[in-house]
Amino acid sequence: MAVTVGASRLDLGALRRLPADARPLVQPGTVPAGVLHLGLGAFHRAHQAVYTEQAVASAGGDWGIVGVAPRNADLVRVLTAQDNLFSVSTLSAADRHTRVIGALAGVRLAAADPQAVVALLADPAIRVVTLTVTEKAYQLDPAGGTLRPDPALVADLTGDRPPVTVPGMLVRGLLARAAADAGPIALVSCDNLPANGRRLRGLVQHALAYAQAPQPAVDWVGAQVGFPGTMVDRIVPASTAETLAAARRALGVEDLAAVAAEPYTQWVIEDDFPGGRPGWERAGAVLCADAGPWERLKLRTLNGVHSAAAYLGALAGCETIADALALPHLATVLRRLIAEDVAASFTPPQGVDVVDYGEQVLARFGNPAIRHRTLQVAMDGSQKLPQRILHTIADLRAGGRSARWAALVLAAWIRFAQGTADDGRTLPLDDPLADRIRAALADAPQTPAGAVDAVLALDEVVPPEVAADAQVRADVTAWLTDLTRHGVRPTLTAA
Ligand code: CS2
Repeated sequence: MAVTVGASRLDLGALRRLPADARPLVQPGTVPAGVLHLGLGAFHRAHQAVYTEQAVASAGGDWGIVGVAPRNADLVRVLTAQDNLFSVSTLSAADRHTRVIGALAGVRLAAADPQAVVALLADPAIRVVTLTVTEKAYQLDPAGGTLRPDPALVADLTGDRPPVTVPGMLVRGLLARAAADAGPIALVSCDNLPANGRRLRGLVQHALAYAQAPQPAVDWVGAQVGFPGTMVDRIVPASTAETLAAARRALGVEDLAAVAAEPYTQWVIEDDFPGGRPGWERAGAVLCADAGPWERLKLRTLNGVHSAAAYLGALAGCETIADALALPHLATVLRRLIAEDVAASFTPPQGVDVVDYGEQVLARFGNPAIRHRTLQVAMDGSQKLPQRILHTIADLRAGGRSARWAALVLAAWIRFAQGTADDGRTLPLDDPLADRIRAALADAPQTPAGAVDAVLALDEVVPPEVAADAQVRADVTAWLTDLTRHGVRPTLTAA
C-alpha cells in the first residue's frame, strides 16, 4: 500500500476522508479476481469496471478485475500507487458527480510481463476475459475480418518468445489453460467491431490453426470457451489535465487515473458464459441471446455519425465533437444521414426507432461538459469505417437504394486523409494503414476522382461490392469535389 500520511493522493488510506457518495460500492481489495481485462484505457474504467463493481455490490461473487494495460507503464504505475483505485466523473451540462470505483483487484503491464498475462488466462479463478483493445489490436483486415499475419503476430504464433500481440497472448493463454484443463471461460470482446463475439472466435480459431496447435487443445477451446457478442456504449474521452483537476476538486485528493464520462451508459451482452459471470444485469446490463441488432444500431448510428462529425468537424477546424455539432447545417445533414441512410440500412432491435435513437445520440454529442476531441474520434478510420459507414452503404445499395449521405462521410474521411484542413492547417493521419493510404493517394491522379478511386481500391478496407459500385463512386467524388473546392461550411450549406 502507498504511503498515506499527509499524502494528497487517492489510495486506500484516503477513502475514509472522501465524501460518502464518492466512495466505492465494494470494499477495495477484498473481492478475489475472477475477471481478466485486457486494455485498461478510459473506456474500460468508465464502463465495464463500473458495471462489474455494481454487480458485485448487489449480487456478490468473486469477480474482482485484474486489469492489463498492454503498453501504458505510467498508468500501471499510477494505479499501483493508488491501490488500484480511480474515479469516474459523470458530466452533463447541469450536473457532475465523481465516485471512486473499487472493481480492480490488480493491474499488470503486458509489455513488461506477458507471461503473467498468459498465466492469468490459465488460472482457474479467472472465468471471464473482457477486452477493450481497440479495433486494430485484433489484427484482422477490417473489410472481411480475415487474420492479418504481420511479423509480430507470426512470431507470437510460431515461436517461443513471450507474446507481444493480443491474439498471441490469447492463444498462448488458452493453450496453457487447455493443457491444465483449468475450466471453462468466456472471452468477451467489448470493442466496436461488427459481430465482435464471432470475430473474436474466428480470430482465435485462425490463430490456433496458424500456430499449428495440437488437435486436443483446439477441441478443448471449441468445447470450453464462450465468445459472447456485446454492444458497449458510453462516451468517454481521453483524460486531460482538466479531467484530473476536476477529480481533485471533487475528491479532495489527487487521482492521476481519473476519467470523465457522459451520464448515458449501455451494455448488451449475449449470455454465453460457460464458467459463470458477474450479475451484470443487476447493474443495468441487458443479457440476451443475440446482440447483433443492438450492435448494428450502435455502430451505424452512434459511431457512424460520430465519425461523420469528427471528419467534417476536424476539416472545419472544430476541436471537439460538441463544437462540430454547432457548425451551421451539420445537425441537419446528420439527421438526414440517420433518417435516409442509416435507418434504411438494417432492421433495428424490436421496439427501437432509429430516428429517435439518433436524436438521443445527437443530444449526447452536444453535451458541452464532454470535451471529446474530433481528432480522437478521427483516429484509425481504416479500422472503423467498414462497420460504421461502408456496411451501411453496402446494405443500402444491395437493396437498390441511394447512399448519398453515407457517401459524404467517406468523402470527408478521404479529404481528412489528404491531410489539410479548410484553414490550411495540417491534420494528422493516425491510422495503422496510414502509409498504405498516403501512398495510394500520392500515386493517384491529383483530382477528387483520382483520390476516390485510390481509396476505393484499398481492398482490406472497402468491401468489393462498394468498390465496384459506379453510383457510390460518383456520389463520393461529387462530395469530395465540393469539400475540396469550397470547404466544409459551404458544402453543408448547399447540401
Ligand atoms: C468513438 C467511440 O472514438 C470513437 O471512435 O466513436 O469511442 C464512442 O465514443 C464510443 O463507442 C461510445 O460508446
